[in-house]
Amino acid sequence: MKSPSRTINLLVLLVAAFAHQTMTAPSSFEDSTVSSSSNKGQQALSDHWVMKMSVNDLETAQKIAREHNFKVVRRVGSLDGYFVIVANDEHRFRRSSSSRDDEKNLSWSWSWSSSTASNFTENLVSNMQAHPLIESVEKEPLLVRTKRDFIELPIRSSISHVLLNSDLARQQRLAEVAAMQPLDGQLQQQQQQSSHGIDPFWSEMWYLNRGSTDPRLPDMNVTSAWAQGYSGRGVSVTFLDDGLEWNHADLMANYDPKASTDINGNDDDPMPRYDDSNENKHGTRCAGEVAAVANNSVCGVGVAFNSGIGGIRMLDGDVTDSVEASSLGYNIDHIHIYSASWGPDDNGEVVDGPGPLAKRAFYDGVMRGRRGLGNIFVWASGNGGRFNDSCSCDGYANSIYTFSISSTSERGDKPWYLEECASTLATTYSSGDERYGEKEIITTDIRNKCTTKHTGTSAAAPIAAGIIALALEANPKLTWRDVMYVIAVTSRPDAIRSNNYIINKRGFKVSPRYGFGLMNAGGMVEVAKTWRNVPPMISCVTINSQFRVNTVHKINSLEAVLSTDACAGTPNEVNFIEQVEVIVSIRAPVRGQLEVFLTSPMGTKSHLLPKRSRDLSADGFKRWPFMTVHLWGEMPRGDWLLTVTTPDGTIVQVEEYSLVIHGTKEKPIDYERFVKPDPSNNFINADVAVQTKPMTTIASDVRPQDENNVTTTTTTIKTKTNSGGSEKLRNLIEFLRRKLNI
Ligand SMILES: [Ca+2]
Ligand SMILES: [Ca+2]
Ligand SMILES: [Ca+2]
Ligand SMILES: [Ca+2]
Repeated sequence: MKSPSRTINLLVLLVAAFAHQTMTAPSSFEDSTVSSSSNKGQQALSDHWVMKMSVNDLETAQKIAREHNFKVVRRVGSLDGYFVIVANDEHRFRRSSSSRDDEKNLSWSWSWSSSTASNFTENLVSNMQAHPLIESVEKEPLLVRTKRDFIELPIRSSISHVLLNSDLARQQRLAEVAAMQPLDGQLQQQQQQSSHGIDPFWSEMWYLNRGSTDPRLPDMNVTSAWAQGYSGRGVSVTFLDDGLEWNHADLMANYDPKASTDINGNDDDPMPRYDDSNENKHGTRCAGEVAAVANNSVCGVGVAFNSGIGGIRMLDGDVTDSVEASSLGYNIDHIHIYSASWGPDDNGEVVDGPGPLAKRAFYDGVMRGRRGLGNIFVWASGNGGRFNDSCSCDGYANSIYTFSISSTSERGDKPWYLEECASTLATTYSSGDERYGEKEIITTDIRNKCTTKHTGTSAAAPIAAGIIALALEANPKLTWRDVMYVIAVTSRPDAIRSNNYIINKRGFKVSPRYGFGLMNAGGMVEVAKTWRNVPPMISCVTINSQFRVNTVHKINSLEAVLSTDACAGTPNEVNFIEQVEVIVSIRAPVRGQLEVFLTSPMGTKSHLLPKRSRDLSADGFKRWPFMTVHLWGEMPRGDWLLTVTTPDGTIVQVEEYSLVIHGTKEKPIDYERFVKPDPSNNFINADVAVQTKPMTTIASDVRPQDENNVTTTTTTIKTKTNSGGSEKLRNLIEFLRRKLNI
């Protein structure tokens, strides 16, 4: 009875999907989610190409490339069959993406016009594409990616670097530390327990030690994890950044060459390129926060001071999708944690995220990395606060595969650079407001120095990486999702005051500023030790089968409801939410004026997108996935209300609205032990299904299998409605498949 109207609805939706494809002119559906920025058509191109082969064999790739006058630069990380290639002639005549290393070659002037060179190369490529083993050869666009710290004024910078080589400075620091120890028995005891007494900057590392000097001041309980015997031993952390000064006196003992490579220079050594402005200090600063050596009389101490650290040098040159994927997928069985403190520009104007290869790399990492337990990708949530930027428009922070980390200041305030979004997982300390004398982060600096001036979310994410390293030492069997759960149940919202916490119906207190709250290293290792693995993650997709989503217009807002059974009755039935993605297409004359909320069937309202005053784009959102962790633990069955608020009189249209609910069918076994119900909320009801009529659902089973530490993926996609064999519906499902990377 219902099927004729359902079919019509589906067809109309497919027209919409097709309209999007032609409107944005991407080469595939997938591309339309990559970026909603308007200047895609004008993007500059790299001189590198990505070659996809049907076989995964380096020698064959080299042979085919050679036959067509190309050469293979590298594999694309862990991705089977993908190779980066460059034309031999082009390489000779044009500046390569990694040529900041050989700046002197750049004085060479072009004698061959670039258009001649590129026509020549295009011909070579079309010949190559005809080869039976080649699936595609595509030139790579250049991406804009920025480091998430700040440009320091030269005068500040010069006083911020204390020369450790100066005996005077060191003696002075040692004298200061010695002077304060007898005054505080508790601190002295702590230092003896953890043996960090003689690192000259230890006494100033407020974010690690102040809880033990004054219990009224919260810290991240790192000393408690140390006291339990954990220091990151056996855990390998790498930094996707501008290089690593691995021979630094406070880093070298922990340097792990297997966690290191140089994508920019195309060699194994991630040593940074030095210049007068010390532009490439970022990676070395981030690394010291995790693994500065303890008790060696140099600089400070890292959060996981016995972990192995590596550097993947990839920010000091042209950044492309394959550069990112090669970095994210480097040595995935050896490296446990990847820390990245960069992303799309934080100017508050762009909506941008990982390209298709980087998305695959994230997926490959969580599914196959760490021998099937999944790599941990820690991400800085962004520094665009002063521009009213939101990390909900940053596809890296927003990805379900990243641990997106926010910051709070020494006083527990919202720093001026903080970006709000519902995908932020948790928070660590970082720099604050200098007017109140709030202190910054102490770490290693390039040229064998130490700095007290590391700032922004760039400084917050590595602290999180260090804390996760402590938890992985406590329990090396934790999967990537187990680590997310352990963070969710141990982080402390009450340690950071904020007026925008909500309590969801599982009893989790969450905020778009701080996620689950301040990370708690002592709590994490305690819980990690006995944590039992959560069930496999399953994902259920609900698509709205109408061209124009049924919206109800209210004053200054419009609302749309999507009902779902959350794939009930299939193996993909989700009963316990982890992360939820809402994929929307919205037309609006000024994108930055929109605000988006999602209310779960249990009634929790998650703020998906705040206003962004600088974003004047008329492009709207095209299949952009907004992600929220605020509904963690709730039951997903029922009506999901999307609310889009707009200024009075503005015409806004919601054209697509789909839900991707990630979670588990069975209740995670340790919920009862570690989640404390809030008496003011009906926590118990979180397990009760809210039954309503289902819309079109696609069950997506993403399950690591096997006993031999080898992970394979089985995928079943079912549609509940009869698609009638429509090619276009298959395209839409294919888009959603790719969205899920399955
Ligand atoms: Ca190098
Ligand atoms: Ca040290
Ligand atoms: Ca941002
Ligand atoms: Ca994330």
